[in-house]
Parts: sequence; structure tokens; C-alpha cells
Amino acid sequence: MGILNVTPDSFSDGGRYVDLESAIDHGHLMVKDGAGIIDVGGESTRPGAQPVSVDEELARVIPVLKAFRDLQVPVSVDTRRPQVMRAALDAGASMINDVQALGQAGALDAVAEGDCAVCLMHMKGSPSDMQSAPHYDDVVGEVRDFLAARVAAAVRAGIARERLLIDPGFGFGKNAAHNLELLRRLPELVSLGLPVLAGWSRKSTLGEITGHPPAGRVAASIAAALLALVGGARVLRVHDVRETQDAVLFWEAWSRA
Ligand code: 9MG
Repeated sequence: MGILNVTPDSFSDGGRYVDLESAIDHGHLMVKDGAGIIDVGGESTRPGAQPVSVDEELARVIPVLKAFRDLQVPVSVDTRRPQVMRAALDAGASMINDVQALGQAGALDAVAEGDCAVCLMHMKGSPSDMQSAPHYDDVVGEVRDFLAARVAAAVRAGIARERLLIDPGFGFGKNAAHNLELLRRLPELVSLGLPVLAGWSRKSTLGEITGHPPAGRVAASIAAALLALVGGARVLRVHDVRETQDAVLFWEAWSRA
């Protein structure tokens, strides 16, 4: 899954794809490089990010989604808002990536009617406060229980289980120790029986470990992505599609050998 943030303030690529032409070009480049899904986001969810209005989010993502109607791969929209979900699905998106796991009022209903895929992600707190001393007694158990409960809520709302993916939400209300523990014990989330999406790309835990700023975290991102694959993840959300694709191709060849 290639990341396409059409935001001025995302932590790694903020401001790079805010104009429509560069967003479209970048989406096409990621597909050429091997992305099987493009994830379009119009509101930054980096730590400390402030929410934008619904109108602003719509103005950012809808033109991109319309331009991608004929893209060769499915397009996902990274949003927490039911109004944006509905408009995005009308504009051609076939997946909703919600860092709030359809937790906003009306979100379950907004996706229940259609047949889109849905990624339910765990986050503790909200982007504006999630990194202020997050605490867990058992991070894997708590994330697993949360995801199981959100899957149950989605199914109760009429969303078929086959449409769902789950995601531990690396970096969302978790410190480096929590993120590493979740990665090491990813098979415990895989055992819920749904495809797991993992997003480590250029995140701050990698900066803490390597000492590099976001653009210098590509190698560490690929290492984390591969470990997630080995742990059973089936979708990797990444900025660096070509480099990650090479690593995945190597892993697949190794697995077959
Ligand atoms: C929007 N976004 C940023 N990081 C993410 C992650 O790790 N997973 C998902 N599903 N979405 C993310």
C-alpha cells in the first residue's frame, strides 16, 4: 500500500503532493513501482496534528480519487469521518482506512451499505495527545482485545468479516518499546484470522533507533516491514514502494526456495 498524503503537514511527505498534478503523478509512480493499493489521506494523523474541517478534507481528497477512477489498483482513503467516507466511496474509493476503527458516530453505517474493504486500526487517544506517556499493562493483549471488539461491532453493523483488515497502529499512542513488542508478537494479532496491515514507514521509533530524520529511515522501514511480513502481515503501508517491493520480492523468493 503506497502512501499518498495530500496534506501540508504530514510528518514525512507533508506539502509534497498538495497540488493535484503532483499527487496524480506520485500515485501512478507508486503503482509502476509495485503498489497494489494507493492510500489517499487528506488529514494528517501524525503525533500533535490538529484536525482539519470536513470541507477541507473533502477538497483535498475527492479530486484525487476522481482522477484515480481508472487507476489499475484499488484506491483506499485514509479518513475517520463518515461524511468523507461516503463521498470517497461515491468518488471511486474501494477501501476505507480508518485509524479510529470506525469509532466516530455514523462511521459504521457509512461503510455498511457498500462493499468496500475496511481497515480497522488501533489508536490510544487521538493524534493531538496520543504520544504523551502512553501506558499499557499488556500492550499486545489490549490491542488484540480492542481489535476483536471493533471487528465484532463492524460485523454487528452489517459489514461482512471478509471485508475487514486489522492493524495494531504502530506509533499511535505507543512508545518504542510498545511498537517493538507488538511487532515481535504480531502472530498473536494474526491469530484473529483477518489480514493484518502494518505501517512502520519512516515512523519516529525508527528515528529513535537510528538517529535519522524521516527521509533517512528507508532502510530501517524496510527492515521493520520485512519483520512484519515474517510475523504474518499481509499489507504493508509504505512511502518507499520501489525499495519495499524489492525486499518483498526477495522474501517471496526465499519463502519459495
Ligand atoms: C494513516 N496512517 C498512518 N499510519 C498508519 C498505519 O500504521 N496504519 C494505518 N492503517 N493507517 C495509517
